[in-house]
Amino acid sequence: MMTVLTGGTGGAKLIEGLILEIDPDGLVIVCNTADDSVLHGLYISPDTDTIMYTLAGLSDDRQGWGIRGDTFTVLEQLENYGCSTWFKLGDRDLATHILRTKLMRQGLSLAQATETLCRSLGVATKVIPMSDDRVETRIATADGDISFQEYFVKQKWHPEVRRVSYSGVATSRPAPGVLHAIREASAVIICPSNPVTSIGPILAVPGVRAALRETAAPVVAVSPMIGDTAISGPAHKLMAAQGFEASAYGIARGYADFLGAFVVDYADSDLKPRIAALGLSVHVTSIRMASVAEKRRLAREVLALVE
Ligand code: FO1
Repeated sequence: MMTVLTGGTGGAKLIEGLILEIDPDGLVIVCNTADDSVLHGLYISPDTDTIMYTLAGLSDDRQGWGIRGDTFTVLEQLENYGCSTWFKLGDRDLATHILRTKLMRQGLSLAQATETLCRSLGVATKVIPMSDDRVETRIATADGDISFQEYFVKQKWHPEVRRVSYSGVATSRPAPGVLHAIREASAVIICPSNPVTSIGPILAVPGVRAALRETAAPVVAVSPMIGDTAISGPAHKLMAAQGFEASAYGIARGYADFLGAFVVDYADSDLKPRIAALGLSVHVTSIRMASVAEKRRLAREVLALVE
């Protein structure tokens, strides 16, 4: 069993490569859920859905989220009703949120609802939300605290960030199977996801970081940064707000207590001595994943590191 810790878009690319290289049954994927929100009365779990759609072959790869070829008729009508529609929920995507919300109202946990959705979509890989408890990334700006989706989608990561926090995380518990998947894994792979808002919340769930430190499995991470900028999204801005150096080195430093190897881009090869000085082995390659061939090639290199 290999265990993967991931957020949405960047992680989905590596996971797409991994399932083309190894048996999808042998993977356990632990997803960030601190981006989750309730909109139009529906429970939305963006990272879990991005991963689930990727595994089901439904994902909109160009966009990085949602279902390929989806339509937006329901959203148009919600707009006619005067509802706020900055979060683009497609018609088929809405079916996922309707069913998840229904299952959770019937008493299923988020993990159980995710399992039901995955089974219905024919997904063989085990996808586990990091926690069944509500954890919410909050972004402190000059105009007050906003949710991650308000910052990321509504305000297009323009506001200056003062601090990022994970509301509810201190009392959260890892979802059933999360700690076991880390402790008993043959390898743990940390995806090239935002270290502050995707991997950060998973690490902050009590017990997860300790399990990563204690596992006998090799732990490998792929950098989501090239130079001082994230390949996609605002990771560099959020890292700076949290007092981290916005670079692959800054990420390596943040993970150094549990990491064995770190994969960085050729453009960051000059950081190799600094990262190695943290006690990590450093693998330099191309970390861009613009095509399926690149996703597979990077996945193969990561698998070679853990094997
Ligand atoms: N990201 C956007 O940039 N704009 C959207 O309108 C949007 C809608 C959306 C709907 C469902 C879903 O599962 C994800 C969606 N995302 C959207 C992506 C998502 O908000 C972020 O990529 C993740 O939260 C960051 O990991």
